[in-house]
Amino acid sequence: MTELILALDVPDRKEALNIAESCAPFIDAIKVGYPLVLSSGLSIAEDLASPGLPLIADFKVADIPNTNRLICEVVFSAGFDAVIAHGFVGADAARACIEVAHSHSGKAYIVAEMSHPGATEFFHDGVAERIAALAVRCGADGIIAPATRPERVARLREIVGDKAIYSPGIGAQGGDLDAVARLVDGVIVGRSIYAADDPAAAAERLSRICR
Ligand code: NUP
Repeated sequence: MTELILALDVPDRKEALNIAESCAPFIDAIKVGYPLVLSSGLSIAEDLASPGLPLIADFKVADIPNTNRLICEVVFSAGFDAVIAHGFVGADAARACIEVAHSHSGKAYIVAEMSHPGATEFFHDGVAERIAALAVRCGADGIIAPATRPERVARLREIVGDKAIYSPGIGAQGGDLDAVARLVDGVIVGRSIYAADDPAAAAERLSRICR
């Protein structure tokens, strides 16, 4: 089974809560990022608690270790279950996020390679492989890898072994769910669900492929 994670990038609290509620039976987790948190505040984590799904904070934390630690303490105290952090900042900074996550019995995922076309400018020539290795070395719970490049996901799987791989880029960014579903532990899907005429029906359709 591949988890289906809803990327709830809806910058309106009421609309976001309605979509989350209607999609809840078909998804395994909800990922919240800057669009929703900056528009609705961190208390959105409490508002989203009722479907009982894990809540992932996609803040791509990328600062010095002390600031990363402070950010992650706020994230987990707000009620999130997991955080997404960048790995290019180095092992000490990534480790700060991972340590805070684990101290709250939460999880931390490290971005190994991003999904958009411009990502190849910097995440190439072995950089993504090195970040994936760093994630393993630092005890991260998994990595983020691009559904838009299944061959890269397969390569990064060789490095992370049975650590989780969560993969964004399906649909709106051109990635094909069938091509990555069996390579990863979960897919992260935003617009193909929340911008659909019927988000719940879209989530149900995707969840059938994941199962
Ligand atoms: O490399 C990444 N690509 C990506 O799209 C890392 C991410 N965290 N994301 C996020 O996944 C992105 O910010 C958005 O929240 C979601 C994909 O949304 P969509 O393209 O399916 O709408």
